[in-house]
Amino acid sequence: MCADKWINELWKRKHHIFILIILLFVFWLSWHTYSGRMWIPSLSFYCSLNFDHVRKDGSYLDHLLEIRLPRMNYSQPNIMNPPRTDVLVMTPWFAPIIWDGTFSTDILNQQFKQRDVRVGLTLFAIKKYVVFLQLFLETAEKFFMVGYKVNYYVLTDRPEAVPNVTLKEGRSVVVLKTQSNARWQDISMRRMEMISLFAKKQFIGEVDYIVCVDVDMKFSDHVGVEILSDVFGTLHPGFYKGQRQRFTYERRSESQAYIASDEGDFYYAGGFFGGTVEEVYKLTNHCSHAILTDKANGIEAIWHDESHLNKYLLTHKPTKILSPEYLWDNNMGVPEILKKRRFVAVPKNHNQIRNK
Ligand code: 4GW
Ligand code: MN
Repeated sequence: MCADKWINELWKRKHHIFILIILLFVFWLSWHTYSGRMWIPSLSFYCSLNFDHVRKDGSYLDHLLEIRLPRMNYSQPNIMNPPRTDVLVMTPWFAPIIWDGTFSTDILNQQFKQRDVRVGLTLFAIKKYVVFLQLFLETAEKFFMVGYKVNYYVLTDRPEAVPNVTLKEGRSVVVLKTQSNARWQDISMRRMEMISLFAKKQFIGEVDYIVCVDVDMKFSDHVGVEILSDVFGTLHPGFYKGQRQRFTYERRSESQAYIASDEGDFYYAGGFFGGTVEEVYKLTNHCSHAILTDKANGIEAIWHDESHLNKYLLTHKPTKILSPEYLWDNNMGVPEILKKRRFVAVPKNHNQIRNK
């Protein structure tokens, strides 16, 4: 009898009890993230949902991946005898500039193999540009990230024209159907938007790094994990020696890509940039919005997506910079400082290949 009464009493107050349980739960979550200095319930609750409490507790430190190099044989780095003195190998914000002779592929491979990194390469082949795919993919199999998992993301309006190239194990071609644009400037610029969309939708779950390149290119020497970093850009082969005033940045202040004549570090090429999927998402999302803003304001940056990339990398400094070894054009000859030509423009017959 007595127990029945109690249950009846509780049942009447079920709403109060429910609210009390919720409050206790919130308090419990907050307690776990209490910083010890400040009590910010809303923030704590938010952090709990982000699993920050797991990090704060510190036990995860015992489960971190250890990268341990084996005993190795390589020549000692020598402070008094730097490998390159003819070119700049470090920016003022301490981003290395990657030239032949400055890195050991063996050491880097030991580190990146243990992390089992996966690399995505984005390639746009719209309209007639599908003709470049065969040579691109064949040479990439020889020189690009050999020994790593690679996804070639081919964005094209002509999936049936993507050639069947034999790939090494762990590497695949992923065809992503996209629309083409009437104006070639839009084809080039829309790459930013498409990369950001697929980064969110697909790349984030499949690869660790994204490398974004032109398709009218071929590999002719090693391009490996030395290029990988949070955000990287490549020195344009036409401007690496130049003065900032002479760079073909967007100079009209109405454009989002505007850079003043007394600003700028380098002129980066639109045909080779990349980074972690997160950073590439930030970069391409930012640039595609800047392109849309320009469009709304009736202005188009002088070198399209390349102008916006240059503005982004001025205000968000890259963590690595690739020398023009990584994007060369044989029309520029072969200067003394260029020990290797790793990724080279394929000459194109502009009348035949380009859309009027
Ligand atoms: C003029 O008629 C065109 S068409 C200029 C670029 C075009 C184009 C570019 C195209 O029709 N289809 C296409 O897929 N693209 C992509 O944009 C392709 O990935 C190409 O590598 C990239 C940049 O264009 P591009 O290589 O011709 O630019 P440049 O000569 O500066 O390297
Ligand atoms: Mn190109």
